[in-house]
Amino acid sequence: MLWNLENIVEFTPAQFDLMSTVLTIGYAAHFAGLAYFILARKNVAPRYRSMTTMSVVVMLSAALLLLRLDISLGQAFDFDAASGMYVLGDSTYNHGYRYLNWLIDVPLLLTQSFFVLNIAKKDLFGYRLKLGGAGALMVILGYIGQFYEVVDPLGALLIWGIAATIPFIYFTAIFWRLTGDSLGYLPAEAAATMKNIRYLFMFSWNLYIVAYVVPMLGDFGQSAEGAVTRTYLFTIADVLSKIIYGILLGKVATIRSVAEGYPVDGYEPAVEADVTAS
Ligand code: RET
Repeated sequence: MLWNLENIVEFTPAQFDLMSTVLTIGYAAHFAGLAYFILARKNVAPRYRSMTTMSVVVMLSAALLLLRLDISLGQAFDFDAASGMYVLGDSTYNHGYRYLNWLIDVPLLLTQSFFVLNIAKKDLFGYRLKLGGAGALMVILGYIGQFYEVVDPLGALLIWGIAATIPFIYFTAIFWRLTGDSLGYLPAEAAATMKNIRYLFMFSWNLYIVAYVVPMLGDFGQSAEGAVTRTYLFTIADVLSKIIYGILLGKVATIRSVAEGYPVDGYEPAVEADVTAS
């Protein structure tokens, strides 16, 4: 079907190369992240290792998805010597795969932070359910919406997008409160990192919305430039919201591990450990 923006445009060789290069940088970065998180596992005390495991799963699923998208792009388009453009061949490019990947990664990314927060045991399951459930609902609503990005960008695409924003605001508010509380009890260095994590979260997760809105932007939104721009935005958002976010959460876990007396290479044992067990 021709519901995705990429399938209704023709790319110049430069644009096509850009699309492919950006997708390649995306999966290469996630494969690199995969190696990093596997190797960095030892830098956190055992109680934080499930968090690193979640980063490993996120990296692998994202890397494979982006690789799949790049292959799909190559298969869908043929170079047309007559016009000098890349045009759609017998198959189509399925951008919806992205959302199916988010279905795995969004609940993982949201609940991953719980490992470095002090949340009462009795509340943990409830928060997992709320954040994981709202995250999955947002993705499903957005997935339905993206089928309309060509046929009805200012109608159905917009409406499903607004619907997806409701669970988004809901889980963002909870995430903001829980991480905000942590600034009061984390060791100073970890709290400073957590502050950055909160801003990074706000910036990178909102970037997905900007990318979703691209097809609504008139002629530009429905052009090859629009498709290339959107690929850029999604890739930047992916690297920030998964790789950099995971590295910073790992840093918080390392600082907490050291403060709790767990030896980590390159880190001085904390003099004033102001950490209480959760
Ligand atoms: C959609 C639809 C429009 C409204 C909103 C959206 C938000 C998407 C987000 C996606 C985050 C994805 C991540 C993926 C990691 O693999 C669905 C675009 C609010 C926030 C973090």
